[in-house]
Amino acid sequence: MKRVWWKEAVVYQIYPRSFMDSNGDGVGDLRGIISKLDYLKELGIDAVWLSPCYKSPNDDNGYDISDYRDIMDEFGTLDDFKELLSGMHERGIKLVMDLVVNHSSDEHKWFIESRSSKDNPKRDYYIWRDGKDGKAPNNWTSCFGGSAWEYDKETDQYYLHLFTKKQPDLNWENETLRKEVYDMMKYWFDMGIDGFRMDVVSMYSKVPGLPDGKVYGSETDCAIGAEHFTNGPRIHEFMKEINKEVLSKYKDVMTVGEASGVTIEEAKKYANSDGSELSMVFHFEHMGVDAGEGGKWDIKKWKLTDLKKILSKWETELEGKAWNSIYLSNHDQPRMVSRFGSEKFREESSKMLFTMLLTMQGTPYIYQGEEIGMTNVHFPSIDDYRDVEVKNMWKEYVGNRGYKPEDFMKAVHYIARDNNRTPIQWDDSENAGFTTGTPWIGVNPNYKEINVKNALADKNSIFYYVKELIKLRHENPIAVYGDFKEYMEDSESLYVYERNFEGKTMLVILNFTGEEQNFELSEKFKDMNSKLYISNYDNTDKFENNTLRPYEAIVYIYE
Ligand code: TEU
Ligand code: CA
Repeated sequence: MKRVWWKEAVVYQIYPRSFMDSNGDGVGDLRGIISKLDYLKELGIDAVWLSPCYKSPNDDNGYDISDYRDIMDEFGTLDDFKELLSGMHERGIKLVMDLVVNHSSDEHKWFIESRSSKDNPKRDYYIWRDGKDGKAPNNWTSCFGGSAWEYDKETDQYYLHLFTKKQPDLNWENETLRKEVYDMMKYWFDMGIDGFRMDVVSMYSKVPGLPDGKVYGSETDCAIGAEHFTNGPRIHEFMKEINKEVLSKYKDVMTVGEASGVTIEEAKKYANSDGSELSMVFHFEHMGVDAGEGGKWDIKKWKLTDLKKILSKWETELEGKAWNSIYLSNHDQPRMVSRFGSEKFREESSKMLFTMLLTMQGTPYIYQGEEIGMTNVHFPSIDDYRDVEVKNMWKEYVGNRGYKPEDFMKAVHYIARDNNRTPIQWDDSENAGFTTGTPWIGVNPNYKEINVKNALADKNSIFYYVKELIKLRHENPIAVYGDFKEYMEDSESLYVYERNFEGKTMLVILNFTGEEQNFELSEKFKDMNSKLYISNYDNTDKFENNTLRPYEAIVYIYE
């Protein structure tokens, strides 16, 4: 397997709006990030994925871009960006920007021109169609609810938007548009950035003719039409073109495609080891373990066997063929400890989850705040929420479908994206030290206990455990390149797997429950020479008695 930096790297995601506010307007910004670079250096991460910081009217917090070559007013200036980039590079941290080109903002000059008349040269940069019998051109729905089409009376046609109506889809069939995108990518690479995380990359190519989507028995979200706009017919041609026209012109850059709906077969193409497309993709399979038949907002209790089956399958099937990425949360998901661990055993279970994240094959991604074990927030009212998705879904479920507000609120507290967007808790001062003004979204009330200052003052904190895991991963190529073999697949309590590399074996034992669990090493391991790699409890005495404590994680290396 070819060794490259982005396979060995640990990536940290920054959601700028919620990271650190430098000027008291309540909104995180680039100078705020600059002021915390030493913190990131201390953690030891190799690269930062920065969520969008381009000019944007913020209908979807920067995922609706009105100028791809400039910085959002609230976040600062291009000069601030350059200072941030060099500040990272001075500390040996690479910078991966977000590339949001499935759609732009409706306030982008391309769209303003495009919508102005049917014969405008930029008309075809977006997807315009006539209505059908006074209705939308087809039955596709937006990922944020409702029809994916918006009628524009200016020219009496509809435009496609797979997200909000302020996020019109760009038309990737148009060669001039593609060329504009490639030029823009080069603009940032020439400035010195190290890669791109590519937003909804799997949706660039749509089936010609835009046929109606299959309607399922129950109501699902982000589903109607998905088979016609996910991994579409020209997607790999587009990926290869991006690679040839842009990526191959720069040395050692990385790309990670956000690919909802990607299958293993598809991922093998996107992230092929031959390097002809992207470095890796984010698959979504494990993010669906707690989605019921009605989709994301219809929550069911997840089962460890389901989670393990998905993660293990991706480990073994991509092995040697394509590179994987490992994550349990990001700005679109709730807090990993609240979802996959336990708030009651916050420290233990956070450390256990990190042990998994950093001992699998694939590049690990840490979302901001996870390193101090931040938890979901339980705002009392829908008015406390800011995300366009949850607001739309509230209208859809409570307004249109007649759900009881308290029932929908339960789902919000569990799965809403704003759970992960509350400000980083830096200390126990007012607003958790995030801002001297009024934060754009409420601070989680648990900030007096859970904050960076406390974490840095406690040598047993989650922060230092993660730091140690990162250091160990850097020192032990087995953690990066080792193959993957699972044991005890049927256990609903334990995740046990080994990795093998250059004659060494790493054994990872994770207790996913809040109870003690019985565990006995097989003879094979008893006979081998072992060394403790890491453990989230002080000593492993109890394990000697074949007992794992709540959320205990132990990793051994055998030679
Ligand atoms: O997300 C796209 C996506 O497929 C989902 O993560 C989606 O946001 C989620 O399932 C809704 O529940 C990307 C960005 O990461 C997200 O923040 C943006 O809102 C979206 O694209 C549109 O740009
Ligand atoms: Ca600010």
